[in-house]
Amino acid sequence: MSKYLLTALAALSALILLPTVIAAQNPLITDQYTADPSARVFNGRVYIYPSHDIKAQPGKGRPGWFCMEDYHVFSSADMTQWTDHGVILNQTQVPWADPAGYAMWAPDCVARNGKYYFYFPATVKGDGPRKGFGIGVAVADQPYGPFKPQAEAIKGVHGIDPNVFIDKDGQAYLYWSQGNIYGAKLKENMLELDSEPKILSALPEKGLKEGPYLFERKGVYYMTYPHVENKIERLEYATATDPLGPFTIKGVIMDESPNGCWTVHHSIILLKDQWYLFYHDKDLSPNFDKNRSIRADSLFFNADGTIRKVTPTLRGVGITQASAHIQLDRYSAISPQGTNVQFIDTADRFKGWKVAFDQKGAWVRYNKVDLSKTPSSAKLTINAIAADGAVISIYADKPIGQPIARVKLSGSSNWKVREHALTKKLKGVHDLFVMSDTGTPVQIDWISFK
Ligand code: FUB
Repeated sequence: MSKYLLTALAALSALILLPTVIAAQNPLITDQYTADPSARVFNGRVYIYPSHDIKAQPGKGRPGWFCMEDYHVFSSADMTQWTDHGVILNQTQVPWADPAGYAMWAPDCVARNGKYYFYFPATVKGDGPRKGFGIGVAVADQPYGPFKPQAEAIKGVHGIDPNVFIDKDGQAYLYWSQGNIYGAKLKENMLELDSEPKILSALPEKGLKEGPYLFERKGVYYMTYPHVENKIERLEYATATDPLGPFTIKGVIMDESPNGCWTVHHSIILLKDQWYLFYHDKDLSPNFDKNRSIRADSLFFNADGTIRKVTPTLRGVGITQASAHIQLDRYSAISPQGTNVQFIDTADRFKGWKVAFDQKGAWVRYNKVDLSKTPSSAKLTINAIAADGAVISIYADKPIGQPIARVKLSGSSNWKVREHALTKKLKGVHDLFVMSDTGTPVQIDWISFK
């Protein structure tokens, strides 16, 4: 299906309020900018509550700065197909917020007693003593809303980046940042503080820290946070035996963005015995790091409870169904020569990326493709631009032996979807290798088995 048809279908489904489903690796969402992902598991499904970066327009937001007017929520059962549930809150719906603040920054959401509590910062309306950022709560019966904002922001809280943690004994805590990282108990109603805000010690004293995210594992409380140790943010963590500290600095979860994105707001979840780190970079906006994109990678602990440093990947997480568009440009590994990943259209980066091959033997590996449901009549479908004589082979697991398919692509200077017979039928989950047999130039958008 062409990208234009997909876009038209997405627009149509938004009009009739159907959720839009997006298949993606990293970044997870490719049809809009998303940042500050707060991921949560509700009823076995992963929900992500990100910020929604947009481009400032004349009279709408500050040019060259963060600009956000609303929030979407996304959910997934497999972390490869994401459903966009649409807008769950707009700045104009919040009674206490400046309706033209465009400062709906990093949110969070937690479940308690069958209700979903969505915490969000926004600039406070008017010129009163509370001007600046407040943090509000909107409540819903479902994780995707509709959310109803409270009339007032939470009293005693001034700052951004709310994060809520509910301990095993039922006590809830609110964390936020405002130069320092603060924490306080929340009342049972989840709407009011139940203790004086406390500056958490002993986190780094120098360099901006923000975006607190606390989780518990094996009785240890992990406070994780972006921190500017050098020039831009990196993800660090500290641990404690009490949710309000004092904390001991432990180390770095993820180094500074190799692309130079200044911020790296994150969250961490456990799903079916695997930990995941959600964060953002500027994949779809390489020249402006206030239009960000959310990502996910697996996270692992050492036996002593320390966190192994995460290296960001393009492949991301999850098992890709063979019938989906397998985006080879989101590879797990790539040959150092003869391959090149570029945007399909730099005038519309939401069209995504392509991988080009121009050397014999150049290859791309894409891990974990599930061929279990592939019917025996399935064909290999390829969306490609190719010069006459281009031949590619697709192997399972190792680029040796008989390939799943060896195809001679018909020449075309425009994107063309082609179907080819498979030479070998496979079931189960496999890593795919796609290799250029001739070195004749070929660009691939996606492949699929249908
Ligand atoms: O998204 C706006 C701000 O950038 C967030 O609140 C911070 O955590 C940083 O990611």
